[in-house]
Amino acid sequence: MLTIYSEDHRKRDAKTELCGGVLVEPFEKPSRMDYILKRLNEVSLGEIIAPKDYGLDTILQVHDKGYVSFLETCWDEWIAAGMEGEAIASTWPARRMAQKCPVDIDGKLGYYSLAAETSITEGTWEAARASANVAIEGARRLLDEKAVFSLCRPPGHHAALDMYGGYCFFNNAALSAQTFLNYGSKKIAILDVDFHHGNGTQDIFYNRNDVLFISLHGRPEDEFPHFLGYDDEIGEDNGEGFNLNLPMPKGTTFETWRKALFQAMERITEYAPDALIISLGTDTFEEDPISSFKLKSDDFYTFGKDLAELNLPTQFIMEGGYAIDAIGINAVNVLQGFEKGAN
Ligand code: OKP
Ligand code: ZN
Repeated sequence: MLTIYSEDHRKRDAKTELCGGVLVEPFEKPSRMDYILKRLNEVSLGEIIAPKDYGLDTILQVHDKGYVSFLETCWDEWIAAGMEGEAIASTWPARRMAQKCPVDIDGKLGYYSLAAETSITEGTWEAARASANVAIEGARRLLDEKAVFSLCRPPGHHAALDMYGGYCFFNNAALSAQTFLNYGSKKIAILDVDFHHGNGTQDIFYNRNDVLFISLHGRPEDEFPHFLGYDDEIGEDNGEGFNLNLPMPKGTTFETWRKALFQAMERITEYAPDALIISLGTDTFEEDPISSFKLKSDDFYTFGKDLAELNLPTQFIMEGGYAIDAIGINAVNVLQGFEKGAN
């Protein structure tokens, strides 16, 4: 399988994450990619290529213009304001308050964020742009390949029309879906198997029927992002019936998770998309430090094999996964299972 990867992800190297009332070293860190690359090379999965730079056109089809320029200038504005640490939001346009973008950088951070754990740092913009390019390049390559792996970092599925958070800035899966549509596809399915609900992807396509969004995740009652991901969110207007959430309780094992997977696969078969995008998080792993499902390394292989049954052009897009000494095995197990199943 062809892998798309950019070294520029290293430009995102935040030193702080707000967690449990203290600043900790971020869970989402550059070395995650090293473990995946090491495993890709160990099993010789295939060629690894760098993306071209696709500029901002596709990004602006998916994200709000003001949001994109905020991301571009945020760090400079933060430094110009004389701040000491990394840029973290501390105040939000909450219930019954004005939904207007302020001028002050503290205000802007709150206006454009959905969570405070994610610091914006020097180089975040460049890394997020590179990650977007990795997704878009993958979609283009899928025109000639049966499957591709877009090794994206930073991840994307929490990034909404005009909000960052949950370690995400641009929604890579949405950019990829938009790229397929730009190239003439009529229907795209996105299956999000990261432990956390893909609130951003849901948000972007909520009123559209040209992209089916399905997410398997920890229940919003228990887990981040807390405020989206319930099973009664089915889509709106033209999008009604094209959003499917399958939330599951803490402690969910592969047996239960796989039933939800089969339900998702049935819906995808019925939809008959031109291509399938997998938002691939491996934080469903039993040893993940911030999640609560119980999948084992072998289960990721079985999952990949199951997916091949759909017999669709498939793009895997890397999302979360924080048990980093196992992230290589787990992610590549999915890809190897898929290749095994497809033959
Ligand atoms: C990003 B992705 C740790 C809480 C973490 C944010 C989780 C972001 C997950 N104290 N909250 O979906 O893997
Ligand atoms: Zn996650």
